[in-house]
Amino acid sequence: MKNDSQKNKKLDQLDEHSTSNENEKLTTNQGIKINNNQDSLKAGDRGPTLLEDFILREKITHFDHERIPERVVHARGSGAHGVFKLNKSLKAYTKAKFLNKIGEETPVFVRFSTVAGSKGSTDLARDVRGFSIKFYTEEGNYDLVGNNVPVFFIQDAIKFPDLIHAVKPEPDNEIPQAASAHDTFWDFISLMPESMHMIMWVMSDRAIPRSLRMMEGFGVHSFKFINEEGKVHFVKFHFKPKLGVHSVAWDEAQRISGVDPDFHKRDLWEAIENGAFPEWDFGVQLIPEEDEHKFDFDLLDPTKLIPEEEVPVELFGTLTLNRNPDNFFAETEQVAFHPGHLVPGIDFTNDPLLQGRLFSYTDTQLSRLGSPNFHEIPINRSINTVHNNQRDGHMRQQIVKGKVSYEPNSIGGGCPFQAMMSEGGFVSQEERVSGEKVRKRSQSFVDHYSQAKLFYNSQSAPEQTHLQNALIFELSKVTILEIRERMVGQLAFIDKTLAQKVADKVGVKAKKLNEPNQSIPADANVAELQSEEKEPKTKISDALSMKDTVKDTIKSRKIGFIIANGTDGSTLNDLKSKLESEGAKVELIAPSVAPVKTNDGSTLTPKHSLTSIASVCFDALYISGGEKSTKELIVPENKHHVLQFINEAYKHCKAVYFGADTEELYNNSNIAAKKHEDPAVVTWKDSSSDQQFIKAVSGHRVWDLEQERNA
Ligand code: HDD
Repeated sequence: MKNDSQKNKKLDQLDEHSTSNENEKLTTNQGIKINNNQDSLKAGDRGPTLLEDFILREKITHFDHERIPERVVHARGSGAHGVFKLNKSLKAYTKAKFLNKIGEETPVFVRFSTVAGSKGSTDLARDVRGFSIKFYTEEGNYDLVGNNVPVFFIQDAIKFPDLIHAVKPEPDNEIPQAASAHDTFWDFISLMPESMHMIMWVMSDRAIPRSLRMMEGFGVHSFKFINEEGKVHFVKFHFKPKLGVHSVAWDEAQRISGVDPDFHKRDLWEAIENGAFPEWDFGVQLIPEEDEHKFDFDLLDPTKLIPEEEVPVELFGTLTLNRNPDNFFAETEQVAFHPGHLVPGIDFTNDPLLQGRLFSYTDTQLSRLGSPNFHEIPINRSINTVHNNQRDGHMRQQIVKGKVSYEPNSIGGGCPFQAMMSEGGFVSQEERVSGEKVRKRSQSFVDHYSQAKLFYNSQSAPEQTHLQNALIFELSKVTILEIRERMVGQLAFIDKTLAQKVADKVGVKAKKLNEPNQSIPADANVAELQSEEKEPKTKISDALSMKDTVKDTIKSRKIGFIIANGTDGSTLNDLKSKLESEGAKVELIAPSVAPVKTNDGSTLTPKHSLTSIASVCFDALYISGGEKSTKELIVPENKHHVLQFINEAYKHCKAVYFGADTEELYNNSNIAAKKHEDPAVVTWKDSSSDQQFIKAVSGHRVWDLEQERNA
């Protein structure tokens, strides 16, 4: 059932295509009621099955064709419905109607994804996340097909198949799945200096988000806004999560991949089911057309961002996800995005990566969804009705009346008519274009290190350490020494200390691309794309670090309570209420999932057992107090598991809270060896312990104490 906040034109339209089997009789696809769904039709009860069994044949045939090709990239995804609300008008910049009227609400469908892995791969791969939004506007569908990283690996779409072939599992043995830590990826990257800025992002903690709800979204390319008067602004799109940008530790990510490979999908689903609707502020960076060349980089170069210090992000709207799909395949799998789905008031730029994408997306739907009529699949339908002379094709749904399927015509009264600009007809921005026909890169694109430096220098010390360790992890898996040497050579252009640290751990010395004695074929021309080291105009951008992100809420944080028989029920309930009143979610973990009796005789039903889940699935831990329960938790059968929970949470820089009478567990854990104050370790000794715990949870992790906690 939809509640009022979930009603909108798109959901009403989807309702027309939805069905429920509740209280219905089983039928064939032809609507014939089925009397026996257990046995096929046979010649004698031990005889062969008859070809005439149309019920069997239909069922098996349909089953045989259930799968469609997965997306060639971004195969693994999670989707949700929602609404985009405009809080401040953008009318001065764009005539796009959904961005004009304050308070206007536009239905959306959003799909998040990882890039490299297959449909069934882990959510916690170190990877870029896709962030695609389909806006069902009154003027037709507008798609923003972005990522959680504001730049890209390559500058020209012609390199995209090479990039993807390099990162995907190697073609001879199909290894590794959903991982960039292998020879072919780093071979390609080490020969592509233009990817260095993106590599900094992908090796940073941004590539292992805590939640899809806690990551930023970017349109990546510069697009154009055009207002009623024809005035043009370049625009970059941003989505900033209200819960802040948070990540997990790499060690944690690897553990989660085993314990709960659907971690992000589950987290998104549960948050929406629980009414903790994910929200993002929508912002834009606006650059008047005449200022196009005022930057120390080219606005058309997708490996560059515009530092927020140079052009601030202005907030105009809110994106809220408030409803889970009813059917994964029908909605999340069949949704088809395309950066070329535009509405009047928004236009492309000549970014060569974007230009190539404009071809690729429709083309891929033809093989993935199998027909040029993919726009008629309910999730893809525009809420503005579709009228044109395109006809037929596989699986056509629309029944267009009349004789006419051409234009101009007189028989059909000239319909459907072209729309004038004043009637909302799409008119591409008129732009003077002239030039030689060349297959060439603009000289203004040849700066590959300045923004990689900007990103690296803007990271806090723990973030820099994580980035170094990510590179060390990945390059250690590269078996060809020369690739490691070339990569370290590239890193030296970004930061000498970073390069040295990585070099020391991966056992090589830096080698430059144009150094002799490398097995790069002379005619590979890769060195031509090498750029000189260059300093960025903006030296540090705080917006690029996650250090100062939102840290004042525990909303939707998942807190594990470890309990056993005899636990202090009233203290537990008191803390649980406090946490839940601030929006956190508490889940009980006990030695088994059998009911637990508290010290006051009431019963608690644990959701998990100590062996069915791990601390990596929680943001924080509370070890519930009670002498008797501590005794049960410390018996040999449980001790190892409880301590693993505590020690892992501690190692991953999470808040851990020990209730009264849990001293024995505390003393047996690694925490007992801590030498300094640690605000995220809370015990029965602390005076306002509940408040201290809540503060620590809202701080996400004490990354600054990571070294000490792991000593
Ligand atoms: Fe792409 C899917 C984002 C460059 C070709 N891309 C796809 C999706 C996202 C992006 C989020 C998943 C859409 C969904 O959820 O269904 N892609 C990007 C971004 C890029 C980018 C932010 C650079 C700024 N992509 C890019 C290039 C090409 C493609 C240069 C080809 C020339 N992308 C595709 C594709 C996909 C796709 C093959 C696979 C499935 C699909 O389109 O629908 O066409």
